[in-house]
Amino acid sequence: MTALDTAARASLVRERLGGAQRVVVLTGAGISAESGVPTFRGEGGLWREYRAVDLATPEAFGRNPQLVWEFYNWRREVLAPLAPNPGHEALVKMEQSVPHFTLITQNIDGLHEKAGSRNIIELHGNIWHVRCLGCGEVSEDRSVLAPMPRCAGCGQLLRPHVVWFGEALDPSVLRRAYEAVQKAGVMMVIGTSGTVEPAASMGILAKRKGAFLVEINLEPTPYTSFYDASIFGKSGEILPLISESL
Ligand code: BV8
Ligand code: ZN
Repeated sequence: MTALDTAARASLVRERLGGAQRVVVLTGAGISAESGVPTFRGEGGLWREYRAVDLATPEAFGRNPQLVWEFYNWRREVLAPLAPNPGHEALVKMEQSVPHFTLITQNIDGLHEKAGSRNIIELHGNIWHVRCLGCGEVSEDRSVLAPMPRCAGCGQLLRPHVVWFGEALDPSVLRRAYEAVQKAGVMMVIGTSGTVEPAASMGILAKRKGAFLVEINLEPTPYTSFYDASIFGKSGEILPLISESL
């Protein structure tokens, strides 16, 4: 896509946003890539010889909790020093310029919150939160965790408070997300390969309810033909073009 093309599409999107009352944004791992966070399915999506999707399951944790904790502790270590990038920051600006703004993210890295976004729906949980398998206590813990961290209250094993493949999303989180998606005047889907459900179908639902649907991604995805506007490139470069004069 030429720079001219990108600029022209960015101003089309900016126009649509300027007139919108309700804007919903759905982000995936791609928006954090420029912060140095490995994406799920890109070349950085591997950890040693394991695929992330094979470790982010209750079965993997049941079989070998130590290995799954090693994977999540490695990701926490990688994530801890990383900062939001201009893409995250552009969404903070967008939230301040739009009457009703909802940010739905598939990411568990906490970088949207670190950037200053407010109305965030974390569909898949948050890597900085842990949950006790015994008493169910959920807490935020940013410390370097033990290889098999235990609950301070009841001594049982903790797990990352994230949604693994094959696990249901929190119904109240899903309800909030669908409420926003169905009322959106504009929905932007940013940095996601559109492979993970139920997030992947939210854009189509918004469009069916009348939203202007925008895709911002490094490359086309299976849903690209459904979008009203697609801008291919780095979200950290494209989003500031859209939010700069909102
Ligand atoms: C559910 C938390 C039902 C953990 C994640 C068959 C068998 C079993 C299950 C299923 C199946 N078919 C469908 C399913 C359902 C399954 C699913 O969708 N599987 C897929 C893989 C086929 N979904 C589930 O299991 C969900 N639960 O359906 O429950 C249920 C109901 C009742 C009772 C029981 C069950 C739960 C899914 C949640 C999984 N957890 N994360 C963790 O992170 O450790 S999902 C994980 O993938 C991450 O959250 C990640 O965000 C997400 C999606 O991936 P993407 O974000 O899209 O990342 P990806 O790398 O794929 O793509 C990045 C994109 O960015 C690329 O397109 C790239 O081009 C682009 N990009 C890169 N750099 C940039 C960029 N774009 C712009 N700028 C850049 N600089
Ligand atoms: Zn406990």
